[in-house]
Amino acid sequence: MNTYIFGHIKPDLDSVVAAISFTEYRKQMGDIDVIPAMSGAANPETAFVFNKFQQSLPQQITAAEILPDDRVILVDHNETDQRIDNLGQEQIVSIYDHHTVYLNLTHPIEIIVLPLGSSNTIAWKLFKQNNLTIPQNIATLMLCAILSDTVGLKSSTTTETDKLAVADLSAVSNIADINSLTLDIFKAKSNVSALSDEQVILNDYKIFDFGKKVFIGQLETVEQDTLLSGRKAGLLAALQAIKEREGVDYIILAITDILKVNTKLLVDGAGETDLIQKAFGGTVQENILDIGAKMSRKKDIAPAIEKALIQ
Ligand SMILES: [Mn+2]
Repeated sequence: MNTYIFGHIKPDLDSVVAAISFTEYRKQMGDIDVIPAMSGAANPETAFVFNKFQQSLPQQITAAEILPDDRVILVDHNETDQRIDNLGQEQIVSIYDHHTVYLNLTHPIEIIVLPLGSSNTIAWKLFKQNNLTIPQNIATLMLCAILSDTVGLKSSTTTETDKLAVADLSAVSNIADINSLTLDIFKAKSNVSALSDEQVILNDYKIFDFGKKVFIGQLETVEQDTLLSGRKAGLLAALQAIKEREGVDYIILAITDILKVNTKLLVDGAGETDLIQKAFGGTVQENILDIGAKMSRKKDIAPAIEKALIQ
C-alpha cells in the first residue's frame, strides 16, 4: 500500500510544488511513507522552475497505477471533476486546498481549506505552526508557486499571510528580487509559441459544474495583444472543437495580461456571448469581452458566471 500526494489534473506549478511541500510536511510530522506525484505532465511554467533550480519533478501517476488499497492525499483541489479518474472515496485520507469546497463524502477525513492565495501558503503555515524547518530547495519551489498563484502578490486572492510567506521563503531561499523572479516565471508561462491552438486552451483549464458544465480555460500572459491579433481565428476554432469533444455547455477562454492587469474573455457562440454579458456587463465585440482587472478565475471569473447561470 502506498500513500500518494498529488494535485489536480492538468497540474499547474502550485499543485506540483504542493505535492512536494506537503510530502515534506507529512514526513516531518512522522508520516514517512508518503510519495509525491503529478496527475499529468508538467506545463511549461512548471518545467521552467524545476529546471532553473535544478529540482526533480515528482513522478507522474495515472489512474491505473493507483491500486484499490492505496491511499491518496489531495492538494490544490477537492472536487471530483478536477481529480484523477476512478478514485474511491475511501482512498482519500486528507485534503489541503484553497479552492471552494464541492464535496460529498461518506466518512470523516482531515480537510484543511484556507482562503489563501496558494496551496503552498497553507503548507508554509503548517510548517510554521509546528515549528518545522523548510529545506532551502523546497522553500525556493514554494516561493515560486506562491508568486505564480498570486501573480507576484498582485491578484485579488492575495492575503497578508501570502505576503508573510513570500518574505520568509525569499529569505530562506536567498532570493531577494521577487519581481524579476515573477517576471521570469510568467515569461515561461506566456511562451505558447510552440503550442497548438488547442494546447493553448488546454494548458490551464477547469470544468465547473454549475448545473451546466462550464469550461474555463485561462492563459496568463505578458503578450495579450499579440496573441489576440495573431491567433484569434485559430483559438475560436479550437474552442468549438474542444466544446464538442468535452461535451460541455459553455466554453470560455480568459486571456489575462499580468503586466497590464487585464483580462479579455474570448468566446464563440450565442450562448457564451449571452452568459458572459450577463455575468460581467458590457458588450462582446468581435468575440471578445474586456472584463478589466478581474484576473482570478477562482475568485473573479467563475463566481460571476455561476451567479449569472442561477439567476
Ligand atoms: Mn493553487
